Amino acid sequence: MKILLYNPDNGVTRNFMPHLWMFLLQALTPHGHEVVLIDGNAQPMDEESIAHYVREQNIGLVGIGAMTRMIAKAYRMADAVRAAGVKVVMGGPHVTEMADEALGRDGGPRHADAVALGEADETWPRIVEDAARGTLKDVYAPVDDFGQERKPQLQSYPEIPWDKIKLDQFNLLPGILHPLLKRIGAGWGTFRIIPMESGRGCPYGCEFCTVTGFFGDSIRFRTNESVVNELLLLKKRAREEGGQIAVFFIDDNFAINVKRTKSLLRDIIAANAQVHWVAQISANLLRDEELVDLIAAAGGKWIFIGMESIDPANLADVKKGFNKPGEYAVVLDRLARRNVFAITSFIFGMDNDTPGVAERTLKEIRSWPPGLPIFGLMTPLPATPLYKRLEAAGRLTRPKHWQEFIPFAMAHTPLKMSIDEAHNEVRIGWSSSYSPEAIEKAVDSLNHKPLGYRINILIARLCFRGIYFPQMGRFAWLKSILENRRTIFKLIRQGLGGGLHVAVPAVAAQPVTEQRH
Ligand code: B12
Ligand code: SF4
Repeated sequence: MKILLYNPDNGVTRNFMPHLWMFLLQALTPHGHEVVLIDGNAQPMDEESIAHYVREQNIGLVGIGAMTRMIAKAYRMADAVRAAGVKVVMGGPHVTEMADEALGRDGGPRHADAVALGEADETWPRIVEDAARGTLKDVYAPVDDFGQERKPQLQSYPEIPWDKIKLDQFNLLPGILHPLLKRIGAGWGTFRIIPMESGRGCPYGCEFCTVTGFFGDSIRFRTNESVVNELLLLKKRAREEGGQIAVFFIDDNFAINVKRTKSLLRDIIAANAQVHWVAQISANLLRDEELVDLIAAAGGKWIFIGMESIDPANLADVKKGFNKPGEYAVVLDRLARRNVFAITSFIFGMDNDTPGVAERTLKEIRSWPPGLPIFGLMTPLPATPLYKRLEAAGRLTRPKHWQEFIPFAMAHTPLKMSIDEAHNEVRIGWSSSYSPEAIEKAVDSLNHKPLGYRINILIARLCFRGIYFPQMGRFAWLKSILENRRTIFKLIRQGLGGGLHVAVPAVAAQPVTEQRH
């Protein structure tokens, strides 16, 4: 049977990092089936083209995975595939929480023939065999023979053949420049960001987050050896194609077990498996100097920190009181001293926020080493404790906000400001942090650092801008380059004067929004 795994585009930010679930399920597919992958963010498709594709390619089963914000598009694509006579199975965080919606059991239309609940590592082979036999069931749940939930152990993680997988869709550099860029330094013909997990689960249970409910509070890890081998495979691929690869460790809290993280980092260093990488780690775990030393030595370049708010009352409200705003500056300095920078994520529209929250937060941010601030709105994702609290209090203004997804729009009324005011605060956050003046200031403040780091910050800031400022088209890019020409020329002048050593701009172009970690 020929299987298509499809990830819908989010229609807003374009996302150039592959989605891990597709490659993982491909690696877990039983022998005898062919699997093709299409990521709508890199290869846009509409309903008509997917229906045409599945007919032309004689596809026997389509698997669709989606987060909440892409679910409306996912359903439209699923409808088109089913209308073409091909079975659809859906999985991922949204349908796990809203299976009845996908199966049309809530009074709405049916979009999926089957739904895979939760982690599908163990159910996927069964789904494929059932589909091939024509006996697909409605629901596949990860349970043992006694009906008890069973989380996949990651000790026997499949080998994802990154050295052989076709990744043409995911080169962040224009193909036309490939022959030229290949010759620069160790080679820049390709630049890919590859997702990798070293473990799953987070016990913290922040109120707005899906992770504790979805992956559970039992933390599971891959073996160090399997992570190191995957890194070595990617490194080899980059070398062979005269390009660069950076890794995004997608673990929700990469240092949740500090002892284990240190042992992994030591093994990476010992095996010389370092590539440049980004990982998500909560601020409280970055108190450990030795951990931060090892992060830097093992290739860590950017750490994503879910700061959420500088107001302890807000943090207590969302059960994230373990974040201590008073120590944010110390943590960021500790990272910056090792040339590791932070992607700092904030949520506006929290219950204790009042107008002016953006400016208050920006004032703090300006006193920190420059990084990549991100601003989102408090969003009640289905089945989270936040959703339940707001629903019970009658505060949801768009209870099914995913059915009419609007980027950067709230779905409930905050307590101390209006929805419009909250939207305005997010606008202020982005435009103040990513204006040409702010970018110039950030780059200048790094004058004591090697040129590569300043170029890194510039490229990363220009790409991150794309989360809020439209810059998908060529002209939008040109405009942004023109606006930032002073900073660009300054760096070029310094480069010509002192030799150019460019650091990999890890996670450039990572479109991340809203709350997390
Ligand atoms: C990496 C990541 C991203 C990347 C996404 C791009 C990418 N290329 O991967 C970035 C950083 C850009 C990102 C951004 C956002 N993310 Co995000 N992200 C993640 C993260 C950390 C890892 C995803 C992952 O690869 N997991 C590992 C794989 C193996 O798990 P999985 O995807 O769930 O797949 C398993 C099952 O779900 C299932 N499955 C999944 N799909 C399918 C399909 C089929 C057919 C089948 C059978 C099974 C199946 O099988 C897989 C194996 O078990 C998750 C949290 C998490 N730990 O999963 C959040 C998460 C998915 N993100 C989330 C959110 C909310 C966002 C944002 C909206 C805002 C935010 N909070 O950051 C933005 C929106 C981005 C956009 N552009 O639209 C939420 C989604 C919740 C929801 N209900 O939708 C999560 C769960 C985190 C959270 N805080 O709650 N994200
Ligand atoms: S926001 Fe981060 S720290 Fe909090 S529960 Fe989710 S994954 Fe864990």
